[in-house]
Amino acid sequence: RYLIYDVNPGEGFNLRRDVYLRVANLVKFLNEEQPWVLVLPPWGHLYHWQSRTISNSQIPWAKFFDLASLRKLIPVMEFTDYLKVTGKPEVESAIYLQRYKEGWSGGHWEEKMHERECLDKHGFVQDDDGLWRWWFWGYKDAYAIDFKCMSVQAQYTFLKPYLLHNTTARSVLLLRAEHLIHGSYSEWSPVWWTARRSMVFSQKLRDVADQFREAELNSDDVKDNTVLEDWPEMKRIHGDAIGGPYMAVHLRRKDFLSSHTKDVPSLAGAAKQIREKLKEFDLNAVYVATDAPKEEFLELQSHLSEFKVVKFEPTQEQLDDYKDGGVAIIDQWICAHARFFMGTGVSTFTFRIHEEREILGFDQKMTFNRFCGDNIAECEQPTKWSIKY
Ligand code: GFB
Repeated sequence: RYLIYDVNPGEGFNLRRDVYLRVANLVKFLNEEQPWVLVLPPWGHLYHWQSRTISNSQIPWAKFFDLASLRKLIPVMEFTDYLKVTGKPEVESAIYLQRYKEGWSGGHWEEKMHERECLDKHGFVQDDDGLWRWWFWGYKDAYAIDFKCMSVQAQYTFLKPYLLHNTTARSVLLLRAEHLIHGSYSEWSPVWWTARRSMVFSQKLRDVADQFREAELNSDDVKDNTVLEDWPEMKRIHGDAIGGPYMAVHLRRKDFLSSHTKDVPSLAGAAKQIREKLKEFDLNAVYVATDAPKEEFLELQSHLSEFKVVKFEPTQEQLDDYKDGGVAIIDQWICAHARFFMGTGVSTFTFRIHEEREILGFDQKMTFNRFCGDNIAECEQPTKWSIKY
């Protein structure tokens, strides 16, 4: 049987990666009783992928992630392969997950799900033949035979009995899968981390990032003690990884300048914080991952003229090939290998870098750091999200 899913269109790349972990674990638990394959929704049309000179739609997962690594957790296939294997652009059952209209009754949270009237604009339209049409990531022939809305308030495991016993559909599409939540931290953390470790970036993107580290930052895995092993075999202790002789920052700008004013410093303020850390750790190079326009990067560089300040800038050909998502991954991978890392508060882009560094085995004080807004001498530092095996 096949489980396909999709996420609220407004969500960014790195929250979507977290939703993948929930659905992947659901499929893992389904496979304890019945063979299920997770069908990967093509990437595309994300709000933040703003390069206008390239196509950012219908991108297969293999562009960004190593499918062989994902498959060491669960069976996965690309949506295009699903179309080929099943021979028709059909999904038997589409289920649109939604909240409960009445909210939490009496302030009491319990796991539940019920078929209910649809509350939101879902985009499904029934055609003259009774088939449900939806945009299906641009695969225009695709349709669902059945469509329903389901109010849900539950951890992802709650769907297991439903999918095993309450539907006979061979293929189920879960829309708005972000409604499914993880279990409690203490109980579910190793399960979460196991799935997270399987989410290895594609070899090609890692190679590009590694070449940049070597050429610009004098960083290589053997010297830095960051050699990657096959994920099921890899187990590091905090402090094992040394990292390259550079500091890396993730400086989130654009929409964060208005939505998280207190969390994002001015460029001069960022430069001041970077300088302090470069001095503290006796480093003279900083790698900058940022969504800032070029002028802002140049301004930051000018504030730090006594240091080497670099970022990965793709050629047009590279951008065509890697896409905005691939360039973001190259940034994350270079940040993951720095001796010291400082990110942006509340950004999921930063959180994914923290996790990568936990996997590589960095000392947590070299990872869980963030910029403070201007005029805030000591802001709350990120929670240490410790790896569990
Ligand atoms: O990944 P993401 O959800 O993280 O969205 P946040 C940020 C997107 O902006 C990334 C680009 O997926 C990239 O496309 N981006 C941000 C970057 N920083 C960098 C960078 O350093 N390098 C490159 N190459 N690209 C969420 C938003 O952003 O924050 C939500 O997606 C919402 O819509 C939430 O606004 C509060 O968690 O930073």
